[in-house]
Amino acid sequence: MQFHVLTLFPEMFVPLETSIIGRARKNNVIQIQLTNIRDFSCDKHKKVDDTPYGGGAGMVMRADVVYNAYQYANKQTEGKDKKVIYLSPQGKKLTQQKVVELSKKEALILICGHYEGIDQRAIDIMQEETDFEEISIGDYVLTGGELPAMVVIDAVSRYVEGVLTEDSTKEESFAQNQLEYPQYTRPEEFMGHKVPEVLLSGHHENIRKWREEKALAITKLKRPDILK
Ligand code: 4GN
Repeated sequence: MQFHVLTLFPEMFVPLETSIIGRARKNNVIQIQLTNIRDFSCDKHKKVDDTPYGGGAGMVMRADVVYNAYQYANKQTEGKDKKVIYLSPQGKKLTQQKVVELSKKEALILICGHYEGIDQRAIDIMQEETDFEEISIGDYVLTGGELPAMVVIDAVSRYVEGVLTEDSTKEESFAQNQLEYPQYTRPEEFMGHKVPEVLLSGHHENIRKWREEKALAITKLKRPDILK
C-alpha cells in the first residue's frame, strides 16, 4: 500500500516513523510519501493561500497550487488502483467498514487542508477527474487535515498484509458489531484482583464462550447502539 500525503506541514508526520507503522515502512510493507504543497506554489514568495472572494475571515488555499501538487502525487502513483481523499469535517464519516474498503486500494492520496480550506474549484476538478472522496474522522473541527490523515493511514495499514503479525484483524471482522472482551496478563493476582479462573483453565471452548459472553455484555453496557 502506497500512501501519498499532500500537506503544508510534512514535519507533523513523525509519529508514523514509530511503532507498528514505522516497522511496516522499514519492511516496505507500506510506503508513505510526504509532499509539501508549498513546493508547487507558482510565485517567488511561495504563497499558497489568499483572501476569500466575497470577504470573510481567514485564508483559502489556492486551487492552482493544490491541483499542481495533486498532479504530482498522481504521477507518483501512476498505474495503481487508487483513491484521492480530502480530509474535511464535511466528509463522509470514517467507519471500520470504510477502513477495510480503503485497505483494498493500491494507493491513497491524502490531501490535508488548512486555514478556511481549499478553493472549491480544485475539489470540483479532482471530483470530476478521479475516484475522489471527502472523509471526516468525526464531528469536530481541527486546525488541519494532518491528524485525520494520520488516523486514516494508521487504521488502513492494520488491514495491509504483513503490518500486524497475528490474525488480530480476522477476529475483528467476525465481531464487527461488538466490542472486545477484556484481556489479562501476568501476574495472576494484582492488588487483590485475580485473573478470571476460566482463562487459567486451558479449556479452550470454555474460554471462547466466556469471551463471547463478556464481549456481548460489554457491548450492551457501553455501546448498545452498535449491536445488530
Ligand atoms: C478534517 C479536517 C476536522 C476534520 C479538519 C475531520 C481542516 N478538521 N473531522 N480541519 O476529519 C477546513 C479545511 C478545515 C481543512 C479542514
